[in-house]
Amino acid sequence: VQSAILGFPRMGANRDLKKATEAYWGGKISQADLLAEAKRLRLAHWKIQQEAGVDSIPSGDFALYDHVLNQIQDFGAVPQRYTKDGLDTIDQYFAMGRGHQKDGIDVPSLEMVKWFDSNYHYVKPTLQNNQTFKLVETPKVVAEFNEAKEAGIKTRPVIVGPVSFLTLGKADRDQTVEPIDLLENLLPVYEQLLTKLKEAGAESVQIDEPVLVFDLPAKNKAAFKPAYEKFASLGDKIPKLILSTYFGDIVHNLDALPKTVAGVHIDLVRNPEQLDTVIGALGPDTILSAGVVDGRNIWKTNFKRAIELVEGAIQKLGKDRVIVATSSSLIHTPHTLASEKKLDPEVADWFSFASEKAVELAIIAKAVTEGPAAVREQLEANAKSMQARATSSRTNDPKVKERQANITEQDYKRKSEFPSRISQQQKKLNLPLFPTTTIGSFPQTKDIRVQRNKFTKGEISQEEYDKFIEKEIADNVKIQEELDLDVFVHGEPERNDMVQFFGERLDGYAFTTHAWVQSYGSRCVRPPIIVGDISRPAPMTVKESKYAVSVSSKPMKGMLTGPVTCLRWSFPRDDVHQSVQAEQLGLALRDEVIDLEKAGIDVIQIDEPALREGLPLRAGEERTKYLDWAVKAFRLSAAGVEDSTQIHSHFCYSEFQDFFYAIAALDADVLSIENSKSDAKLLKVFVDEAYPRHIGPGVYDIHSPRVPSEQEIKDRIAEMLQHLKPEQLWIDPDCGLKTRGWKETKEALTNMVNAAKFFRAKYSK
Ligand code: THG
Ligand code: ZN
Repeated sequence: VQSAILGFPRMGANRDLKKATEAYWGGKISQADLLAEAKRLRLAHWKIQQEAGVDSIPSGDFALYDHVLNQIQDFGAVPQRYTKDGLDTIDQYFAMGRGHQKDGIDVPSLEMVKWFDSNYHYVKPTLQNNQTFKLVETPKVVAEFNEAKEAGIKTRPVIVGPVSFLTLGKADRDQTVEPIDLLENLLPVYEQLLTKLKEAGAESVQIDEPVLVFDLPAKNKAAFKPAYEKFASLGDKIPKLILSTYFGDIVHNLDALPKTVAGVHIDLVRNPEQLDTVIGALGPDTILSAGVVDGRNIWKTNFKRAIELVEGAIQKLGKDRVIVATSSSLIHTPHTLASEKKLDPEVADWFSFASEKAVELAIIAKAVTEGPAAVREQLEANAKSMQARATSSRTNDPKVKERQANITEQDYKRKSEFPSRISQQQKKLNLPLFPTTTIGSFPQTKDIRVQRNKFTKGEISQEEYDKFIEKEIADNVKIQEELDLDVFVHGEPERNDMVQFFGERLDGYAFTTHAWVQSYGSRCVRPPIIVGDISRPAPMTVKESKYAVSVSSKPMKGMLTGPVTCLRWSFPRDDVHQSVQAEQLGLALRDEVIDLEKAGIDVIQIDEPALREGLPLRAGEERTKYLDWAVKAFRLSAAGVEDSTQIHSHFCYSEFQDFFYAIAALDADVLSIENSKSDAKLLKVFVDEAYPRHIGPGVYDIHSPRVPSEQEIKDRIAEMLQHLKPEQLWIDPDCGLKTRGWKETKEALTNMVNAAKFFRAKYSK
């Protein structure tokens, strides 16, 4: 039985690729240096997989920015605005990924969105009405296959299949094309690409069609037939195709699954129950690639369970028709556990990162090929590790379980309904019409980073660091006083990534030092790991907020990250349902909210930017269930306060249309939403549904250093007032300001406050 990896992390053990690309963008290294570093990394990563004993090692899964962007460029699907003199191939590539603003060229990036329900983002194929495609002379996937071959490593190239490439794309602005209608134009490019790969010596190709896990529009679903019939007609001129799906089951789309491909890959970590049904739908010789090693999480594979699954497939198909594989690409996992020198050995024994997963895969393949005796030692060690994790006092906390068992309906509810709450809040806060505030963070200056680093390294004492943070907070308050904002924030100088920040302060979490995962382009996150039942040993944010109140003349807003976002941006446990973990986080945050209230914080914001992205990929019961527990976890965190304490929540990049009821169900007193880039008409849903509570749709875009003029902001507010009631409307930027500089922040906020004052004067007449 062969083993296969669907994709390997690109960044390297020390985020080497991030460093190289950013150095190139900064003009510090040459293009040749960048390409040499990329080549070094590819080779190192192939070697890791080869030495682990993996049979099918991917090539073409590498990308300097994003693998979908690789294909956009290689297929000649480059919008004309990027085909400028002065942009060579590499710079054109980066211009599409991140925009280009230099040498007299000024183009924004292509749109980038979440890759399914993962934390990775891909660049959207952006297509024209009369889009044509033309394969470049040397496509990257061909070059990489050859590169591996020269190094003596046989690889299996990876490409995104035609139906997924188009389904995941969109019409360019001002264009009306339905991407899937371009299939006929696109197929010749695939034919050429596959032919080139065959000529280079590729025996099989992994062709990813993950859109099969979606509810597909009929047209997109129907596109599989002509596309794969075309490939079948090419016979031996192209490599064997292993059509790969992941992140869901494909049972609802089996009628679209081509019978003519050599193999089909399915995700058996997410949806083990689909195994028998999919086997039943395979062609008579089709190979099944069984994804049993989790590409999305960091837990050691349970060998017993994985082997049982694979054996189940072998019984029906025979050993020759089964491959053992990772469930998806491993880009969602960190590079290697070997870099983690500070982990407690007890929990380190439970983890497996990409390099370790490669070894696991080879062991599973050997176990099912030669029988368990061939890997007895490894199987025993694995069983022991599973047992240790299941019974560890780190995973089980009876006190947490008891508290969960005693949650009552009342715990999800505020004491009174909104009308009564808001009047009590108003009495206490005494805010003007169109109150102004910010979303929480202020610019994270170089000085802040330097001091935090010194503190982490032990170069300055806790006392010195606390002093520094207090001074930053005091400065932030002073600036807000000068700006004449109405509800202040302390500015979060003490926080790095918010999810990391809260994870570090909660029991039940483990932390890594090198476990970075690519989020988009060169940007990475280091998700904390939920290892056990979660609880809050001590207040997490009260000290800073309390200090901020003490130096402030206006209401101070306490800032927390909500339970669903803490969960979704961590590596969650795989031994209890996510709803259980969200509930534990909800309870821990509830304690924090109550402590903030006791410390004199009258306004508390609980952010849930990840609530929307957790929505299951397909409509139906699963979505309802998710929204139910996600909303409950939020309400649990928020509902412990008095009526007179005002609860805010903030949402980045949410589309409100299909999501409105969940947001309304949170029962937050004030919502701030990222809306500055969208149409104010979108706010109509709040009117149509008679949304009774307060809303602050961001009045300007903080993602760009550009300063909006007072008039621009006034125009935005006037537009919003066509949909929302004046007494409902808050005035705020559309997200936190931590990535901005102080100069533009002060200028923009000055204009924002002036605009608010203009409407205040107008409406109070
Ligand atoms: N935090 C976490 N996950 C997230 C986001 C977040 N996932 C979704 C979204 N936000 C992703 N966006 C970003 C934005 C910026 C960065 C990463 C993901 C980023 N990272 C730094 C880098 O790569 O240079 C590393 C920061 C650090 O040193 O801690 O800038 O906000 N958890
Ligand atoms: Zn935001």
